[in-house]
Amino acid sequence: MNEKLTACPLDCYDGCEIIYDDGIKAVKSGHTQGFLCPHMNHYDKHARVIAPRYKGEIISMDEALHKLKEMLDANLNSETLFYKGSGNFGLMQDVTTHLFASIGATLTDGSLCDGAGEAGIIEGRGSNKNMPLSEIAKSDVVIIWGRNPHVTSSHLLPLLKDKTIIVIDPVKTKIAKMADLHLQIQPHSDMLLAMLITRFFHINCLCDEEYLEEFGSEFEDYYELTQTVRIKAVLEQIGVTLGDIGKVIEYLTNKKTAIVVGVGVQKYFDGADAVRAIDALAVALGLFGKEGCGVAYLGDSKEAIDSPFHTKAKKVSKVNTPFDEFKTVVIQGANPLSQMPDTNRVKNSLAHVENIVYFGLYENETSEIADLIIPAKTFLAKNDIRTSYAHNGMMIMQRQIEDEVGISEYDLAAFLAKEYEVELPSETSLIEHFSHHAVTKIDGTFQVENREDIPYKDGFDTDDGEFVFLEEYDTRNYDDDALFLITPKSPKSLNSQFYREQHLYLNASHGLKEGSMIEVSSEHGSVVLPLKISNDLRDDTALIYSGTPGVNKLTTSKHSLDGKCATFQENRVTIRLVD
Ligand SMILES: Nc1nc2c(c(=O)[nH]1)N[C@H]1C(S)=C(S)[C@@H](COP(=O)(O)OP(=O)(O)OC[C@H]3O[C@@H](n4cnc5c(=O)[nH]c(N)nc54)[C@H](O)[C@@H]3O)O[C@H]1N2
Ligand SMILES: Nc1nc2c(c(=O)[nH]1)N[C@H]1C(S)=C(S)[C@@H](COP(=O)(O)OP(=O)(O)OC[C@H]3O[C@@H](n4cnc5c(=O)[nH]c(N)nc54)[C@H](O)[C@@H]3O)O[C@H]1N2
Ligand code: SF4
Ligand SMILES: [Mo]
Repeated sequence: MNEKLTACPLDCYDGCEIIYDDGIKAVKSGHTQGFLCPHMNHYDKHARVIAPRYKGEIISMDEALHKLKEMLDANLNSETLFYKGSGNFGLMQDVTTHLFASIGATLTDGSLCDGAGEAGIIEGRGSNKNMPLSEIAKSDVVIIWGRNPHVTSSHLLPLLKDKTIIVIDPVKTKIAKMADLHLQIQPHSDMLLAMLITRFFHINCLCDEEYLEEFGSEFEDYYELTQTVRIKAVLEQIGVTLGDIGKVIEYLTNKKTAIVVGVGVQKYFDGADAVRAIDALAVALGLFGKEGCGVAYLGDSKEAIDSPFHTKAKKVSKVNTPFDEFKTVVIQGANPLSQMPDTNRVKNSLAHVENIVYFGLYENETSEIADLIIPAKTFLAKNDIRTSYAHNGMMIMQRQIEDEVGISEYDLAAFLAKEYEVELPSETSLIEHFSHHAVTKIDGTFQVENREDIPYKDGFDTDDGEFVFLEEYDTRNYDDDALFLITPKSPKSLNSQFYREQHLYLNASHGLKEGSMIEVSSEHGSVVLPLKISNDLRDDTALIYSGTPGVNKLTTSKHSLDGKCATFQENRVTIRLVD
């Protein structure tokens, strides 16, 4: 293998391969096609944590490691919490999880990301097997549903050329402006919309009856459920016309269709139901198990890969984590004081912790309050391997540079393994363990073995092989004049890494001037931000990008009903001009 080959470590659909040749460059082959994205193009420009610190004083790495050991020794192992985020997507990031689980520390479960949608998918299909990029390439029609490809999955764009594009998003995103049809729906209305579209397909006898008989025989009951959605009132409420639905039907009928779903649809209490209703539409149209058809959400990036790591441990929620129940909290690859919901709660809870350890690359809200700061090595200075949640490739990440700064996750785990006499295989053997789960295909690509490009060909992974439809649902009445808060991803940052956004976005209908300071409030807290006007938004929607300092003072740490997931868009907000 070319020893200059590595891969972007970031938590991103695309999982791009990289050639390091005196700088970060994209490979010409595969979906990357010679292009990366702003994060990788400017990766070297971001100031990093250079030296370890304890209570503000710079110390050596050796002292930092011993300080960590001292902290861990000062309390019972069960009083230590290891909190890992998704700052780096390499599989070796979990070597520290292995270590902490082995010494009896507590870990986290649940999701800040795609967990609600994933739960909905698993309820319906019995597993979360994804439609990979290579299959999307073969479709005629693509529905981009709550995903913003220009920002979060730009390597999808070349595949969309010459296809019919339908976008379902409360924001007039760049892809919405280019689409054949954009449904600029009210936020949090995807489940109702999916149910209505399914109902109209059935009314027009355009469902795939043969397929339903085999893999969705409970469809008639589901159809009855869709009949409880009041057509006129709901369409009016969510901002869709009968004409729009007619167009959707016209575009989709007898076409190879890919439904590309993002996390936007599921940042709610009932996020699982929205994704499950979208899946049900795909089932009604017989889109599973066929070339160029299916639903592409965030697949399980670890599908068909056995973990070599020990992860059995007591677990607390990653969403409403009771930090105050622990004496030592070790935070790796995460910025919980910005990215967890209800950051006022997080701050208060962390204030009770004796020892906060931050193991990361950049200074941020969390490093600011940490007692011990241990700089990590960047992906360029360590060995790793990764997979993706949008394609089936496996990318070996070979060390490219020597760097004095920081310590790798493996070396930190190795230090603790020695101190606590925990068995730890060599770094090479762990990476080999992962790489043995992939094979080189005829086209030269290295792909995870035992993953299908077209999953569910022989039915679903449920008990009887059939799709399990939604049986009930919740609706919400919005009778106040509060606004929906949506918090999508920014082109400039990767969550709280890199260039972070600072603004609140509203459309011009509120009569507020660009640049004025606006206090945004929810039942959990408030934040004051300067205003930018964007007429790509609806009147009823306020937008603050993920990674904006303070955005999560507004959000709730209540879990989604299914999937133990954060619900970043559940709270509604009010705005007030600050004079
Ligand atoms: N540049 C950049 N890329 C990233 C990231 C980043 O921070 N920056 N983060 C990475 C991570 S961690 C993830 S999980 C992925 C997520 O990437 P995406 O799945 O694209 O997620 P979002 O940007 O949160 O939301 C996508 C779209 O959903 C829309 N939306 C919001 N609410 C609703 C709704 O109720 N219904 C519908 N239909 N649409 C809605 C938003 O307007 C937005 O256009 O991106 C990854 N890639
Ligand atoms: N309001 C709102 N909140 C959100 C979201 C949203 O859409 N809206 N999105 C949610 C989602 S989808 C996600 S995935 C989470 C992400 O939230 P986090 O997991 O907290 O991710 P980041 O903000 O990217 O911060 C990651 C940190 O990892 C560190 N890091 C990077 N690389 C490495 C490494 O190699 N080793 C180590 N040790 N550290 C490293 C960096 O210092 C960085 O500060 O945020 C969630 N929060
Ligand atoms: S598109 Fe995603 S995977 Fe590719 S370089 Fe950018 S952040 Fe990394
Ligand atoms: Mo995420």
